[in-house]
Formats: sequence, structure tokens, C-alpha cells
Amino acid sequence: MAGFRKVLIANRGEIALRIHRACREMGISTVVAHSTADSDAMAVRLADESVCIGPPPPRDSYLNIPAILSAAAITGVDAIHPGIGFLAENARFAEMVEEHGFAFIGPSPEHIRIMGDKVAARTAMLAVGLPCVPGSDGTVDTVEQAADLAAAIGYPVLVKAAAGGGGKGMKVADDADHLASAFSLARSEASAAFGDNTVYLEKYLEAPRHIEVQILADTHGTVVHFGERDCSLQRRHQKVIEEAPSPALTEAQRRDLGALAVDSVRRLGYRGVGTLEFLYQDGAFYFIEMNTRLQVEHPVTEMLTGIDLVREQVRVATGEPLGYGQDAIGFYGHAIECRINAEDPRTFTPSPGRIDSYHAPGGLGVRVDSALYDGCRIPPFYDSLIAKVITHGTSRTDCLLRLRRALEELVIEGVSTTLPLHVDVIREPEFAAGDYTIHWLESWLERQD
Ligand code: MV4
Repeated sequence: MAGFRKVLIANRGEIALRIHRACREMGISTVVAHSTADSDAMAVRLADESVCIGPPPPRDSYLNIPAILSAAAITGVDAIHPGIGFLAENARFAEMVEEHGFAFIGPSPEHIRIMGDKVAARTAMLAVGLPCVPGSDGTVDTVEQAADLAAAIGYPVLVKAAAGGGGKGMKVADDADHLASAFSLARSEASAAFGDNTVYLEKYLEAPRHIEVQILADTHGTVVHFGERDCSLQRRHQKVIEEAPSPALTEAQRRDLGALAVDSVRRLGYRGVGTLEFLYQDGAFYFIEMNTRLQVEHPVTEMLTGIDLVREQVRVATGEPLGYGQDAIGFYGHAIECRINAEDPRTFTPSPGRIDSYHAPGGLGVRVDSALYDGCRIPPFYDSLIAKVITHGTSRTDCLLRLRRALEELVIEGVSTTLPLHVDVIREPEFAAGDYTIHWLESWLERQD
């Protein structure tokens, strides 16, 4: 297919704006589908067209498939970009988009479906030669089976929900005495959260880092990677700060990890952007999950490589060949992203409301992805992410100095934000040294009075 003429953006907030910007630069008209709570949103204002798809609750608007497909049909778009969250990893939605004659800007429904099932993802990745955490070969259906496996792998073990992700339906068993309870707890939690009590088992890694690899595949067999991001700084499975490159890896590890990711994705026949999540501990990588969408933290990679990942994502969705290989992708310096949420910085209680004053930092090496403006309203119905501050520097030290300066310039008045938390965290010597695991932030928060 020739390039898209018009794209429908089925999302909101900063990511809807991010996608609009990429389309605009490519000469593609945009239609933003929005709820009644977002009528005055920045992306709606900047888009060529907008369509209201329903009332504020996500079920009725951003997850309302018939309303979104109707908006696409009425406005005559060629493609639908699902953004992040909402329907971005809904295989049935991707399928329906294609059945209605639109291109889905994302992977095939089949690949979304496989990666949405963590057991299927693990099986698929093992089959293409990716190292996974030692664990079960498929699902674990009885507590006896779990106990036999755990004894073979060695404790501690982790019982995980196949439909999981985000930590729900995940239970650690430190020893054989605690296995039965972990098994039944994980099962019932999975059942309640996903309506699916299927579980599997893995060796529990006690203090890993979370390192993910950004990949991109066209429909002609070209696959490249854009390096890794270290996303270990998180609270309750919500990422808070991400950086690239990971302070924990050597150049040789980085090259090997990238090559491993590219090779497995090529063998899968995947298309589009994707992220392979790994746990890294004691010098070894273990694949855990794959995200079949653009990610919130993609700007970190864009700052490092100078490549517009959304543009590339849209381009490969048209069937256009990538036109370059791994050798064309360079990695320069260091980038760090702080996610600013409209939340109390101590309790993390959401803080919706009116933005009375907004001033974004600027200058060399500073990027702010945000849909805020003076007087805008943060609705209470959605995710509380309101701004991403990303800085770049020739070294990690320079990047951090610039980040401190950028955060000092940022002004957001009218709602509480997590800005003060970021200011404090990036001053910590352990963070400054790059010395942290997935548990560091939560233990740091506990130590704050
Ligand atoms: C693990 C793990 C330790 N060992 N798997 C959390 C959610 C899901 N995406 C995978 N998760 C984990 N899987 C094994 N075998 C620890 C976590 C984990 C985690 C992973 C990445 C980022 C933050 C985390 C916080 C707590 C637990």
C-alpha cells in the first residue's frame, strides 16, 4: 500500500498528541477519537478532525470498539493507531479493524494473541531460542505438578498467571511448605482479575533488574533493535524512571542481547514495533514477556538514536520496507525519562483537577512529552500520567545534571504531582551510581519518614 492519507488515533493524552505529531510530519491527516471528558484536549485541538466516541468511562469510549470503528468509517481513514493501553494489545480489536478494511498500526492479531498469553509467549520464545527463566513447560494444572517442578528447579519459586502481566496473580513460595498456598492464591487472584485461572511456574529471581529491548520489524524480513532500556525503577508495577543505556550492561552484553532479540523476533515473523522484557541478574538475561505495542518510555530510545519510532511504526504498517539495517542505527550518549503523574507525591493518590499554570523546561537535550496547557483539566477517569520529562547528555552524568536542571524549570500548578519525588530520587547516590534493582524504589520510599 502507498502511504496512509488519514489515520484515526484511538487514544488520549500525551500519547495521542505524540502520534498526531508523527502523522503531521509525514503529511498524514489525523482524526482523534475522544470521550466527552477530552473534548478540549490538546490532541483534539491540533488534529485535522475529531469524533466524540462516548462518555468518560473507558468502557463507553476508549474501549468502545463499535464506536471507534464507526468513527473510522465516517471519517474515511486508512488506518487506526491504538496508542498505548486501552485497545493496543487487544487481538480481537486488531482483527476487527482489519475485517472492516482499515490497517491496524501494530502487529498481526496472531502475534498480539500469543504474547498476551504469557505461557504461549514463553513457549514461543523458547522455541526460537531465547533464554527464559527456568520453569514449567507450559501450564501447571495441579499442586502436585507444581511441587514436583519446584523441587526440581529449587526454591524460591514464583507462581504466575498466564493471563497476567502487571503483577496480578503472582505469588512467591519460599519453600515447599508455602507452595500449596501460593498456588491456590495465584489461581484465585488470576481468576478474579482475568477470568482465567491458568498459571505457570518460574524460579523466583530475588533482585533482578528489568531490562527491555526495543525492536522493529518490517513486512519484508528486516528486523532491527534500538538497544535496551533499564526500567527497574518502579512502584507497584508502575514504571517511574527509565533510562538508556542500562548502567548495568557492558558493550558486549548489549550487543549480544540486541542480536538475540532480533534473531528471535525474525524467527517469529513479527511485524511492527515491539519490546522484549528481560530480567537481568548475576550476568544472565531471562526473557519474561513481550509487549506488542509502542511503550510510554519510547522517547528514551528516540533520544539515544535520533529515530522517530512512531514514524517508523506507521511506515512499516503501510508495508513499506525499512530501508536500512542495524548498521545504520547509532547510539549516542545517555537518556533518562521521569514520568510525572497527577498524584500526591507521598501517598500516590490521584489528583485530578484544573492546571492553573504550566511551564515546560527547554534547552539542548531536553524533551517534554505532555498534552498539558494553562487551564486544561485532568479528568479523574484515566491514567494519571501527565508529562514525561526526558533529557539527553553525552554521558550519564551530563544527562543527570541536565535532568536536575530541567525538573527545576518545570512548573505544574493546580494539581499535586510526583515532580518532588523525582527531584529527590535523582539526587540519591545509589541512583546517581546506577546501582539499583526492581526493589530499590519501593525500599527507598519506605525509608522516607
Ligand atoms: C518475575 C520476578 C522474579 N522472578 N519473575 C512482575 C510483573 C511481571 N511483568 C513480571 N514480574 C516479575 N517477574 C521471576 N521469575 C519479578 C517480577 C517483578 C518485577 C519485574 C519487572 C519490573 C518490576 C517488578 C517488580 C516486582 C516483581
